[in-house]
Amino acid sequence: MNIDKIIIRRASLDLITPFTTSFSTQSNRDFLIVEAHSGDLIGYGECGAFAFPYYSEEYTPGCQLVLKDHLVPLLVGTEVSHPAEVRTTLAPLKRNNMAKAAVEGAIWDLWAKHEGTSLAAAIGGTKPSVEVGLSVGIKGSEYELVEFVSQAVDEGFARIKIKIKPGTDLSYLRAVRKEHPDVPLMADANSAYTLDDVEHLRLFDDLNLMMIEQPLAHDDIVDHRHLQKILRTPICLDESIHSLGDARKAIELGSCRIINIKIGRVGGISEAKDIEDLCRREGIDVWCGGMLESGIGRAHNLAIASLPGFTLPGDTAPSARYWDRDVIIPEVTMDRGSVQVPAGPGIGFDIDTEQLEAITTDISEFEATGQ
Ligand code: OSB
Ligand code: MG
Repeated sequence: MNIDKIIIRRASLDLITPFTTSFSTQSNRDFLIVEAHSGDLIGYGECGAFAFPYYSEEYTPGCQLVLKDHLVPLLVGTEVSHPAEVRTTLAPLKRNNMAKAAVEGAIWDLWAKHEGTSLAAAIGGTKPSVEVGLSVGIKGSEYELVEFVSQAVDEGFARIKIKIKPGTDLSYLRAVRKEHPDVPLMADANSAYTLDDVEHLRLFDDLNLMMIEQPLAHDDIVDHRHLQKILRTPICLDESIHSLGDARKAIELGSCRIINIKIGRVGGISEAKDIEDLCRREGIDVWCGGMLESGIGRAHNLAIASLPGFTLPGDTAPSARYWDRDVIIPEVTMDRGSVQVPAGPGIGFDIDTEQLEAITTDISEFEATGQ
């Protein structure tokens, strides 16, 4: 399969509900879509980076530049017989995982379409549908949070994740627990605490949480080990895991009992699959996180979440929770807490090309020199 052409689109989509984490409030997504072309076939990938480097060091304009100057030139015009080769081709470039994953994902989709198989089947997915939860941003009051969560519970989400930070944590979680004693509940701190907060974090053990996600520093696995020894609540690592090696070290140290895999954070589907495989062998639960993706990233998330090691509900909520109009047809929808994994070729959704054009703010095309 020859990679004839690669297109990088920068796009802008407004979120229906502003999303607040311990590090920012986002009301818009400024993100990249990568198209990989071979003959008449087009594969689509999405870059999960945000417009600012507050979740990790990557951010949209930086990813755009590294794709254009370094990643795309290594791939355009080349022959790819299997998408696993892409990780090897891009390996000499350090990190830049979200930029790498965007183009690697486009080539996975292209290859699955070329083979006439679904992306999920192409990567070894086995589940026809996956359970999904909702990630709920920090709200202005306990009352507002409980109202919001109650609606989500009524909609049937398989679990509720609540963003927390110091000052907006215990009382908020307790209020939700009181109203919903049995709902599968977890909290995501996005690195808002330190080991100085151990006594405070211990109080979370009474809330019967499925897990607490990334309580400590974004680049730590050692302090998380200390914390996990003290807490009964399982720790899940998100920001700290960028590779199979990171996952192996975190598991060996006992820094977490659960891992959130995001394709972008780990540099692509090949690495995500390897982490899933390791966790399955080690008995570590895994779920698929989200980066407030458009339907293209959402479709990739559904494909990896269909792997057998993804044992817990992920963050791939329905499109309508995020966007007035998504870029895929049909949009992602949920039935009783589950989303179907599409069986059609590649990502299994058509692209709403009219909407994709409408949200595109910048476009650049790359063809092999000499073509
Ligand atoms: O840590 O998973 C996270 C959103 C923005 C930044 C970081 C995170 C999140 C989410 C949202 O939890 C997941 C989603 O709904 O896509
Ligand atoms: Mg997280």
